[in-house]
Amino acid sequence: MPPRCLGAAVLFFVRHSSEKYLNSFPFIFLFPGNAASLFTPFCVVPCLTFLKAASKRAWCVSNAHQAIAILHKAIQEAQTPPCGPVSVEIPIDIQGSLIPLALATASVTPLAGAIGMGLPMAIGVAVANPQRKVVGLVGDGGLSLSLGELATLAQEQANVTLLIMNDGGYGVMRGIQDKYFGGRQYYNQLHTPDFTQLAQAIGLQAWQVEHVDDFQAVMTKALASVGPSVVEIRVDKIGALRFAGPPQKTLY
Ligand SMILES: Cc1ncc(C[n+]2csc(CCOP(=O)(O)OP(=O)(O)O)c2C)c(N)n1
Ligand SMILES: [Mg+2]
Repeated sequence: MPPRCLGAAVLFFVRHSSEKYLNSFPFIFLFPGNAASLFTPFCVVPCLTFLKAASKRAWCVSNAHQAIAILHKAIQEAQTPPCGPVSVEIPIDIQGSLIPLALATASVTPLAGAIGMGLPMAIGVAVANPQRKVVGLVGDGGLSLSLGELATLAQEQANVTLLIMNDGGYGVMRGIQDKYFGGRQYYNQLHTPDFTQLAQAIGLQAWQVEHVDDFQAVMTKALASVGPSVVEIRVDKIGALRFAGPPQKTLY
């Protein structure tokens, strides 16, 4: 009980005394709540109601399996401007339970959505999980930012199959410019190397796929091999881009 009262007071203090300052950086408030076993469909959870009023967003972890996903969302939300405090209520009994961390390594992506991290992250995940096969999914544009890491992949013999979606440019940007800027295309065509030849020159086994029908056989071979491999998909040869769009309905 005492930590909870102290926490509430601290949150209100920082919220009201320095709101402007607080909104300028990510702030996550972890709140020790009532035992989840006490929650019922008929009972309002007072802490969460209070946290929602005092924060930009608030969640309550109602079972241990949700914990990682909720913390992940909270970190993302805290870093999205305008920042503001976000709160996560972690009931006292869940704090004492085992949290299945395997979920956290099933899919690894950069939180801020930066391109260029795919290959270095895939190598890092593989080095940290030598018992697992890692599939790295990158675009030709993103990979171009960290192309030298292909040599690291070969040097470390990391157990990674790197899947390169090569459409010869910034496909997402092409889609955005088509959809929101009347089809004006600027700076989206990239000079990209033949990634398959480049990977082979570095000493990696690599295959190129130009037809959907060939994908399964090549991927099966790549996944079956222990150690690094590269599969380059020539997206431009497979068909026209169907742009799904950014998550928001209207961005611009
Ligand atoms: C460091 C960084 N620079 C720029 C961007 C903006 N950006 C988002 S997607 C994208 C294009 C990525 O191209 P590619 O990796 O080839 O993937 P594609 O969209 O073609 O599938 C760019 C430039 C970003 N997210 N991060
Ligand atoms: Mg691309």
